[in-house]
Amino acid sequence: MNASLLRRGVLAAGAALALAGWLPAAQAQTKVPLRISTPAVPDDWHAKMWTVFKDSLDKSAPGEFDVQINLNASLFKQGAEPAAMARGNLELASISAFDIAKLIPEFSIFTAGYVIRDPQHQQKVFNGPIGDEMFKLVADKMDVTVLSTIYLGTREVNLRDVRNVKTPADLKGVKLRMPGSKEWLFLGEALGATATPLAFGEVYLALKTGTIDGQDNPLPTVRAAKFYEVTKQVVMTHHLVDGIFISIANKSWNALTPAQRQKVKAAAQAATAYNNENRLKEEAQLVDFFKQQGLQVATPDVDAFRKTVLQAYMSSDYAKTWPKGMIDRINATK
Ligand code: KDO
Repeated sequence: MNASLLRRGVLAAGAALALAGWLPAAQAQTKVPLRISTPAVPDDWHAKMWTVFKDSLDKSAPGEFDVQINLNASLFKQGAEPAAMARGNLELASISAFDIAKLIPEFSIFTAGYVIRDPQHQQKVFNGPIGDEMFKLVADKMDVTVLSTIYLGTREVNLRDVRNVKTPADLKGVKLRMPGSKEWLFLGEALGATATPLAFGEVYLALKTGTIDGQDNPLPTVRAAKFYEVTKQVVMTHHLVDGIFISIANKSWNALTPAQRQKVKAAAQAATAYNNENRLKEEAQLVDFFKQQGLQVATPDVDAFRKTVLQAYMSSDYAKTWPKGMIDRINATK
């Protein structure tokens, strides 16, 4: 008997036993595939958190899910995840506000620098009524359900060569790599730099060879992706308290039983807690680490950056799409 006939025979026997009530249904059924795609590098907390997600589900729902973790954008390229989810080729991803803003312009309010004050503010905003409203838009218009909000870290400017950067004017002419969408490029330009689009996976080499002068990312990412090896300075602009959202395609979400949904949600929350705690802790220690690595860590005039960046957004077409009163509600969230 060849392998496929043998497999069919075993499956048929399993189904017959399940029908007869001799096998638990879960064992006879095929597992629910949960394919995950992320550009995160393996040593980053928001890559490792997916193992926490998988372990949590393996424990709460043994044998029910087949969690497949694909790091380094090996399954889908950065930013392509929402389209893959819509096509039914991907179940889970951690999508950014920038990914969402491409399809839901109102969401661009969360791509604007200096709107979210700090990590606590971020969690309050997204875990409260504002999050509920905005995630409903995401569910309706993108057909994905947001399960939780990941603190990606606070973005800083990271340069190949040391510059005296106090205000946005001092970044004039600096080729600053940003991820490749117009919302990201707008942020880079608002910071005063010449924004250059590039995928995350290409940043290390571009810094090494000098095709870009710098990049922006939270400190834990600068460490995990080893950008500190090929740069000489971090300018602590604190320009974006960045978040990504663990999201599941509605087609997959709706196909789950209520008990399975609750377990998937709990697994996403466990992964989020793991990432957020570790990332915050590490972020607080990294200035010392980078100094030990020989980098210069500079403190610019953050108020000057805040004023210029906010002005750029408030006078842009983006601000026209923001829900009425939303900026005041975000500011008033304590
Ligand atoms: C980046 O490309 O700079 C970025 O930080 C953007 C985020 O939205 C997110 O995609 C992140 O990369 C990746 O998860 C890699 O850390």
